[in-house]
Amino acid sequence: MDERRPIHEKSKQEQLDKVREDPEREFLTTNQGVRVSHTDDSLKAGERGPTLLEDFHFREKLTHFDHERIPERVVHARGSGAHGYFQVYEPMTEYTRAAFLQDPEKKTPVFVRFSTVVGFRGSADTVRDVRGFATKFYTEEGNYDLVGNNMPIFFIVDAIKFPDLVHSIKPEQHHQMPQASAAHDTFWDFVGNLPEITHMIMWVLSDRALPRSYRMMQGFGVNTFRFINAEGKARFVKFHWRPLLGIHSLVWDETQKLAGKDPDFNRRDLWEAIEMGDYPEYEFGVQMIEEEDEHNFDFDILDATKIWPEEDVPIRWIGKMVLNRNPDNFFAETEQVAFCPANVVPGIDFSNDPLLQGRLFSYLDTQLIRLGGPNFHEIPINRPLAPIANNQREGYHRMTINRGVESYFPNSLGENKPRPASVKEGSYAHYQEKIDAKKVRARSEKFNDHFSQAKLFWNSMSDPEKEHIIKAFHFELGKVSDFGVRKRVVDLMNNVDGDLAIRIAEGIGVPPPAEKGASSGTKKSPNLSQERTVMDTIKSRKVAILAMEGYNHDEVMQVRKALKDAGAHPQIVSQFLGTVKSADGREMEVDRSYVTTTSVVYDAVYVPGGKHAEALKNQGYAIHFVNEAFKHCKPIGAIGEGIGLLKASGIKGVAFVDAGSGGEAVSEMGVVTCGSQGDVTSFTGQFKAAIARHRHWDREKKEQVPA
Ligand code: HDE
Repeated sequence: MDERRPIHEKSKQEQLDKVREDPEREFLTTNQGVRVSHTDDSLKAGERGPTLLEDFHFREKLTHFDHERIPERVVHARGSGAHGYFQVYEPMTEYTRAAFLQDPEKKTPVFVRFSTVVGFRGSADTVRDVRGFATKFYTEEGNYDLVGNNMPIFFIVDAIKFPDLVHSIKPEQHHQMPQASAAHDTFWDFVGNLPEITHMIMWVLSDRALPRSYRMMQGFGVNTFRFINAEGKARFVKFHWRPLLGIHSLVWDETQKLAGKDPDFNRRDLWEAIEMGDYPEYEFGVQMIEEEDEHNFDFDILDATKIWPEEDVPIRWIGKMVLNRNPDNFFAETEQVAFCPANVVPGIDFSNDPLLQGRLFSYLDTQLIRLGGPNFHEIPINRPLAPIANNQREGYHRMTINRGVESYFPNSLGENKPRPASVKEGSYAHYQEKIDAKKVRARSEKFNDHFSQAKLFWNSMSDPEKEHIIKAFHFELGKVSDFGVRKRVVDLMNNVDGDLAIRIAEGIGVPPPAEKGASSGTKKSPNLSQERTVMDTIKSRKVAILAMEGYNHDEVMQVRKALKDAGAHPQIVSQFLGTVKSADGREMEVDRSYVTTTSVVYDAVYVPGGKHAEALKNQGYAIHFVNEAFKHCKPIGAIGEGIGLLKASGIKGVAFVDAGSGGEAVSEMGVVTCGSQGDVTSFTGQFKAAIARHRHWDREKKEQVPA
């Protein structure tokens, strides 16, 4: 492998090596395998004449190209996938007969697709949106799909409203704007008229909708399912994923800039992390409720707009998933993968959650058109590892060559095979739930408490998280042109928290509600706040080191090594690509030039000491870089003369050490400074701690910094 190639291009190089060695790729052929002599000119009647119809190579090439696109997913169109494996921690035999949840030694292969929901296939990654988190487990008993999101609840309680929801949030029908955004009239019109959406709105306007990375967000099955054990005993369950790196988010201004600077930000992050060996890891958790406790909660456990608070129903962490391989081909795998919540294995069953029941229909239905017919289970990414044997035949794109003469059951000619299996032989057994009911278009009364859990979420947020939610309302509703729509949303939120409604109203030109809403409870569920997440690692964080000619070489090497040793990825950023010279004449390779990068793609920035600081202070790019990182509450480190750039960038309200001083480094609001005679080890320690905290929200209290 070419040593100079960035490490995250490893799989590209591997693929190149593989195809270069493949003898079958030597000659260009048609799809019939006929070798082609020339592919630059079509076959013509004379050098300046018309193209001839008999040019089968030309016609085949163009025809195939003309048909290259398949419909994008109606929702979740933009996604990124990865392969990996899942392992259970201990046998779950007491609760489920699912084979992949029995043996801690066994690694079950998985394919995961992360997605945004609203945007089209080519839209930006960092929009405010729910993220899909869909996992296909290729178990020995067949494929099990856990088609989840990064938020634990949903907008609506019954799937029959899904088309209305999606029509309201997608670009407006008359002019197809805005792209990948909820900030427009039709969505908020829908919201103001649908109280059941309130809880989900709190989540979507929170930092959860702006994940720093797919590797740093939770996943939830959302709907209520059942575990069934070998004795046929059932329990209600909800599924969870939690990332070992913690749950971290971007800030709103940053997401919008990223949408332009690197619309592939989350996709690139996932790809590069896997290429570099920073394999994303998630623990798998279940909440379980005994059948006899079904009605013992103040919410309906079949209502997908409600969480099961951890305080009431603890999560048991039962296994771990590791994503360790990028797809070989985006279209073949990530685009053609087809998930379906109805794909379950023995031991996992459905509940009567009306959102889930509708989902059981929709996925296969949409895939029939998206993937062009009933045989998409034969596409390699969708094929189970367990053998398929049935009497389904023919249809578009059939790959299987079914041998024998019979394709029906019962039969004698084929010895009655394939025959139905008994439960002992591993067949799926639907849970025999007793149903005694009238057919009605109705829902149970408990579904109608729309505000208690919205309030629970609000109460559980830290102060900075609350401020972010209020600002998100200001942005979203600030883009709504209809006054009545804005006002209805304020009135709706008044049911959650009167002060919240007042704060929203003041930002969007709406008078506060006539009567301050009665607060629906003071209960908290502390783990809903991201403040409580993992904050003791800097693994896989990207740190920019700004360096120009005259930087202090030994210092940079020491800091860079300390960051690398802790698992972070420092990159040298300078005016030009190539190398940059230190104060004592040594050289170091530049990873990114100013024009090809920006502060918003980094988690932290470090400005080394040395004479180069004079040049940095006079470069708009460097000033903006630091200033913007400060604005986005990112950790910033500077040593010696480097502190001058922090001052030049307009950072205020933070105490810096004296540039020429000695002693310990000082850390304040995530700004870590150390004098030129100071202790670099103390600097790296404090800088790492500041990076591990991810963001330093104290800075938001005073918005003095532009950018
Ligand atoms: Fe989906 N959803 N959804 N959804 N959903 C689809 O299926 C649908 C819901 C989710 O990476 C579609 O193949 C209905 C909840 C993910 O390929 C479609 C309802 C949750 C993905 C569909 C819901 C999800 C989809 C579009 C009831 C979280 C992307 C393309 C209101 C638990 C999977 C496709 C991938 C995709 C229907 C609600 C998650 C149209 C009717 C709740 C992660 O079938």
